[in-house]
Amino acid sequence: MAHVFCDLFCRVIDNFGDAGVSWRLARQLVVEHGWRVRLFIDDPAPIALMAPGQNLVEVCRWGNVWTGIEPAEVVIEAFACDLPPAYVAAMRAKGRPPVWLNLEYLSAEDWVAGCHGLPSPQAGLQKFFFFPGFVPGTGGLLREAELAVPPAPTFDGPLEVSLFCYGNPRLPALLAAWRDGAWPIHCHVCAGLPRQQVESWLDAPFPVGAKAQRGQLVLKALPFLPQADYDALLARCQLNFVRGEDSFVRAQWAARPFVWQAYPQGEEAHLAKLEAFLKLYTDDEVVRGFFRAWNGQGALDWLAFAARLPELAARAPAWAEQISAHGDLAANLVQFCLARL
Ligand code: TRH
Repeated sequence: MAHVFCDLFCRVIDNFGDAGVSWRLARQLVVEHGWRVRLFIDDPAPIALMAPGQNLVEVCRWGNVWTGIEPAEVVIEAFACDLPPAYVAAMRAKGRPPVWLNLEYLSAEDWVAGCHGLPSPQAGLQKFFFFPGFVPGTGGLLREAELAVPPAPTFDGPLEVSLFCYGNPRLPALLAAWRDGAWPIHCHVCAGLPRQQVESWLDAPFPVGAKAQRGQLVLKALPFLPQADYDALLARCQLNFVRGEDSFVRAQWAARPFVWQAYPQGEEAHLAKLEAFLKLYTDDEVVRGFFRAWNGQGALDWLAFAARLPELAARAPAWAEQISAHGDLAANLVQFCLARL
């Protein structure tokens, strides 16, 4: 069925991940599957930053008035963002109820495959849980068809690193290790929390566009980049520090060594997510230890981790291949919906 009409709903809780994931999915549904997508978002500003001038997706501000808005054939609720009751009532009133999905957060935990695709009755409607994931039986990961694996990096010159993290108590120790090490490091510091923390560490102004050098470490303060430029940065660097959900996935498509800071959650739920990922990703205790330390568990051993970089780079393409073998999220979602339309 061509030209499926889809409404995607997103609330920006914090940061950029909610908007980043929703935008990527919306774009891909349009470009690769010919769907017509309206993206209802309570704060459209991040979309304008990530995709300046885009005209592929109709971006609508999630307001208070829903009268006269006819629900689409497929309704995607990103991250359980709770649809407006008036919109749900309109869904119920349709002769043929829409296919309604809740797109969940990404986790490598074992229970995910068991919950992916399950229906949840909603007074006359059905909502399905759609879980991204790394393994067969999940919805897969967002990955554009046009993506090519970039050539493997070499490690002879200065190490190009990108830094995107949350508030991270281990960052000062890492910057000091880079400053005092034998290896020249060029660190591309992303906008927001990374830049602010580096500024505190420097104890000097570090505005967007600034460059600073301390020992072997050269730091560059980036502006917030359009998403495609951020992806390109990941592919240019030899090591990427990423966080949350979307940059974490992109680092894996960039097929370079990476270090992940999980989105910090109450009751340390993010540590279970970290362990679930590490269990799939590697049995190398040095790499596991570095990821754990970057997430607040134990001390960072930069030199031990740095020695693993060539090996991590060598196996990165096979890892990307493994986690994309069961299809990309947008294609899996399209298939799931078409079977129910
Ligand atoms: O911004 P995040 O911390 O988002 C988080 C996570 O999604 C988390 O799981 C969720 O619970 C929380 O939001 C609410 O990190 P993430 O997921 O990597 O998203 C960042 C997005 O911003 C991603 O799409 C890449 C994009 N980006 C740019 O477009 N330009 C940039 O310069 C940078 C640094 C990021």
